[in-house]
Amino acid sequence: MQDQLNRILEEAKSQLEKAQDRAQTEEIRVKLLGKKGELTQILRGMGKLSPEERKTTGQIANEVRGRIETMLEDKFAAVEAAAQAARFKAERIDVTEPGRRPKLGVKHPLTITMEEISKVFMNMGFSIVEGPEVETVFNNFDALNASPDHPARDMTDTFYITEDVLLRTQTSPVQVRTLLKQKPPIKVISPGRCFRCDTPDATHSPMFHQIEGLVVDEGITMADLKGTLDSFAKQLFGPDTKTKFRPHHFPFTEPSAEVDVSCFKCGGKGCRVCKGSGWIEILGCGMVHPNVLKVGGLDTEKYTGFAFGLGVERVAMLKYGVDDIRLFYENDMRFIEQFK
Ligand code: 2NL
Repeated sequence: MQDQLNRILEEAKSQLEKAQDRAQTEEIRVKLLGKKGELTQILRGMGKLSPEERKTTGQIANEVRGRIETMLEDKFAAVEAAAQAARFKAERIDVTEPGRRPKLGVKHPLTITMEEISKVFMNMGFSIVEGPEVETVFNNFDALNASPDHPARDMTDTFYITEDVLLRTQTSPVQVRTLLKQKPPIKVISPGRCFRCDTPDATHSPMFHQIEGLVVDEGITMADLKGTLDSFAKQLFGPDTKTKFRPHHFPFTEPSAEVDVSCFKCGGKGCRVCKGSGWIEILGCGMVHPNVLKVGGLDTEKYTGFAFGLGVERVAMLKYGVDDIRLFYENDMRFIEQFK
């Protein structure tokens, strides 16, 4: 029996030496010390021995058991340490390795255009004002002298949220808000997003961007309007740019005009960009209608003003030669990245 115990001890030693990981070690532990283990069987069978034999064999068996337990403890510690070392090695970070350069975003072409236009007006002393995209029918239409049956008010042209609330169709309501809370002199531009029920095609989008301007003070004349917008055109399209003011009609201005600039591509000779005419339409403008000034509670004998509005997409398409407005909203990086 003692030989058997020694053999078990030797075998335990050699088996444990071969064990590679926790699972294998655990397997060995069960085999040696588990309920069905050899050593357990021997200890169980000791009842059959004489008291003397039981004493000596018992002692040896307990010693063997103790040594196996110590060996197992050591082995478990060793495989744990090895596993941890392997994990640390796998997870090690080389802090000297050069970092991955994060991909930098670029400004959207509409943002570039909007900022460029805003900068020109800011240099002429305009402030930038912003307002909500969800507006009241009053600020968007009534205050702007649009007659109750004006076609722009139509359900088919305007996104109504309720009878009195809509998505603004231009950024004029921001100027109306300015008129309602600020006394002249007023000299502001309002860049922002606008909405109209349009079926998308190469030149239409139900969501687009506009920049409007409003100047109100004593003694503002049509000459101020023409001088300001002519200077703007020269700064945006080049110093040789000429402007042409064509009579037009808007409910909120009187008189009203549309402004053409001489073609920046051909200089006026006629080309594809200006469709052979030598001129390109870029904005609408006019002297603020007295009915609009009255909304701000202004004395229309004392105060006059001019206003204008331009489409940001239209300017960007002209400047960059983009032939389809929908390209601005697809966010295809191959398109967006060309405007850095
Ligand atoms: C266009 C024409 C225009 C205005 C916008 C305006 C605002 C107030 C009073 C009077 Cl508060 N007018 N805005 C005036 C003339 C033209 O926009 O074709 N935009 C793309």
